[in-house]
Amino acid sequence: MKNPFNEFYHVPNSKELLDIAFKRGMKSSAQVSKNAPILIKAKKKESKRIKVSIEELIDRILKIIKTVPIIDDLPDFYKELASVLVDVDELKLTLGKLNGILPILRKIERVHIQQLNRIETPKDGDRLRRAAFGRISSIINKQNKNLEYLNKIRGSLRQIPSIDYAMPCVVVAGYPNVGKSSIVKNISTNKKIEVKEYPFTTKQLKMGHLDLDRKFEKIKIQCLDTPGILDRPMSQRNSIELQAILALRLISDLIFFVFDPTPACGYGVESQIDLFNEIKDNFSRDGEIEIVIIFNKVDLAKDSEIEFLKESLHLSKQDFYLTNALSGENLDKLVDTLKERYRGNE
Ligand SMILES: Nc1nc2c(ncn2[C@@H]2O[C@H](COP(=O)(O)OP(=O)(O)OP(=O)(O)O)[C@@H](O)[C@H]2O)c(=O)[nH]1
Ligand SMILES: [Mg+2]
Repeated sequence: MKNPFNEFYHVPNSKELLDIAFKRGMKSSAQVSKNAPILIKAKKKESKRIKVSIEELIDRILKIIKTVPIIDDLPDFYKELASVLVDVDELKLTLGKLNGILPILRKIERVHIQQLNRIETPKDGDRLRRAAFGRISSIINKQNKNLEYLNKIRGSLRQIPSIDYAMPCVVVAGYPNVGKSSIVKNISTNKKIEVKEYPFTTKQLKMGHLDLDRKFEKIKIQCLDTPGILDRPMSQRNSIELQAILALRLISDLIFFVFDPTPACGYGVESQIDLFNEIKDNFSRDGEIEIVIIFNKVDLAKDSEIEFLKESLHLSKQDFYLTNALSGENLDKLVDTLKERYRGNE
């Protein structure tokens, strides 16, 4: 399904909201006969201005509230990911606070329109409308922090990739800086994926797609790049690592586990092995989700480093892939594995 936060549109700040509302209010024209007394004209004109401004604000605020999906109603992946990325209680509270000003705005409208009915000179009408706008401004300005907060979290929620539950999804995971993004970028259609020489370059899940050409058909599969995960207790993992964990737990059909057998990534192989074992024990659903083991950076790796990793994992030669994500060496073999595996989907 499409990222449910795609419809979470830009949230205007208080100044923008007030500008729009007052501009519309001041442009409005009341229906009043040309020959009506000047005092009646003033009453109608100012009432209309207040009414239109407040209606505009209420409409816009309701629209903001409605475009934020109800997180509890979302599928598990989006629900849990949203809770990792934002404080869902604070979000609810913020929406509640915005909702809370709607009756206050309606009351300002009522009170000022009643007062307008009792004015004695057109000047009083102008004064009353200014007073109403002043009160409205002060209420909306008090919400600026909440409006800005919504806009801020919108930024991170909209970056969640859209997942097609009907399409197979390969989750590429491993320690930071081992070459996960380089692999996804190389084999998938997503060429915007960022690759850098430092760890935790990838801070959010990034989706790529692969079109696997088979004899008579094209098979499309998803390939998800994830942030690096450190070998440490779950409770100590940060929100960047937890996104990768969530993807492994909730949307993977197949896992590509990437090792860097060399010291280039900045982390020891022992820690990478411990992480691998954790993922195998917890996310392979008793072997139902297969883990493809990749030793990347073969161009840098010494034979002894490859041998050490192979022995530590009790693997034989055909149990892992040796790749160079920079040159693309052997990445075609990974793609062949996918073709082989998803033949059943033809
Ligand atoms: N020599 C060599 N360098 C590689 C290889 N694969 C990736 N790199 C380099 O390793 C660094 C990290 O690559 P990324 O693809 O960003 O690694 P990552 O695992 O996605 O890193 P994070 O997103 O930080 O977890 C970059 O400088 C890459 O150019 C490889 O096979 N050989
Ligand atoms: Mg990366």
